[in-house]
Amino acid sequence: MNGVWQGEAKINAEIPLLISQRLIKHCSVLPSPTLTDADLQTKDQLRTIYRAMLGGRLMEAKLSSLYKAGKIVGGVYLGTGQEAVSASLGCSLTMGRDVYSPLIRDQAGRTGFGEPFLDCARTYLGSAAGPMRGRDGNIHRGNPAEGYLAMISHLGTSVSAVAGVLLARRIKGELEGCVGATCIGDGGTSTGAFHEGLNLAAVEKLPLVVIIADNQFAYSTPSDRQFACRDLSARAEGYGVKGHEVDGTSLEDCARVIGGAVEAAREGGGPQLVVAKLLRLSGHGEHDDGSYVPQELRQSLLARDCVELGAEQLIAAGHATREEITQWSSELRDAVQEAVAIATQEAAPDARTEDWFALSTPSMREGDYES
Ligand SMILES: Cc1ncc(C[n+]2csc(CCOP(=O)(O)OP(=O)(O)O)c2C)c(N)n1
Ligand SMILES: [Mg+2]
Repeated sequence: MNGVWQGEAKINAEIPLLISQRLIKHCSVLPSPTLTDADLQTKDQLRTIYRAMLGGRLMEAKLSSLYKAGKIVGGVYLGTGQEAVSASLGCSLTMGRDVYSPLIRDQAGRTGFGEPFLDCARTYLGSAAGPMRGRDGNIHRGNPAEGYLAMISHLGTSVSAVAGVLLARRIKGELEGCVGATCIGDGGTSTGAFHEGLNLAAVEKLPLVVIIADNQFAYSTPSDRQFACRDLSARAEGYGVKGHEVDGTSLEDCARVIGGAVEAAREGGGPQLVVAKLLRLSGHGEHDDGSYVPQELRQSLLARDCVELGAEQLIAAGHATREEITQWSSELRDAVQEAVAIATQEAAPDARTEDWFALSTPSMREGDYES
């Protein structure tokens, strides 16, 4: 764990460079292509995560073009560059057993968690057949009965919401073997809800995993205007939880560190805070060109594309061939196209006949609590 950063603002300007130097050391060694038995499980896991990353990237590319064609109601926020982090978390969780609350840049995590592309396409295109019946913002989709929480826009509240679900399960005697997880941005960590949720989880020793995708910006606010400690992982100590740091551009590292944090929480290790370092490779949303991101940051190791790097890692380790990756890409692209083609044909909800009661009542809510 790092200590508290005591430097001045001018020193904070060096942070991206320091991070880059750490990442060079971190990422230059690829694993040996000779597989042992233990490596086979890793191989499977990395292939699964990579396919979720690719699926998320391709789905989002389609959403971006639909947005530019004026076909989407509302904004589109991409997770470009964050797929290794997101998919490593989604693939470590099991729908129906665990609790997952994804955020705006978590399409890859949703795919890894098992959300069909069709649910995604239907929500973005406002189809009444979608999981939110075409009534809600495109990222506010989920199925709480399966532990899949619909995103809450108020940053930080997902930490409290997941902690609350875990606490409720404990009270009902249903927590055994479960993990609850969410992802948040660097900016979101400045909210009261983040603090309250993590503190409660720490005191209650809940199996909560919080991933901070430190992508260097909150809208256009750089990290050194967001927090004054050297690294957000230093905060774990203050909360009394286990802290981890990971190179968010590396599939191998994310799979190991994020997968390890989920297992540690599942095995009774209490809350885990993982800080992933990366750069947002898109604008805040598709309406933003991100022109405020300095050139040196765009050229740093933080800006490596995790999907490209992940392919290199899989190939170098002998876990996949270039041909297989091309094949996955083509299959996933077809699956995205098919989902969008179906959703495009479907009608929006009819305001005259729609039941406007909140969707968070009986059919959608977590568990089957009697009020
Ligand atoms: C409590 C709260 N304050 C402000 C906002 C408006 N807002 C939406 S996204 C965003 C920036 C978030 O930055 P960060 O947490 O770093 O996530 P990133 O967009 O970089 O993934 C802000 C300020 C909000 N949704 N919730
Ligand atoms: Mg951010």
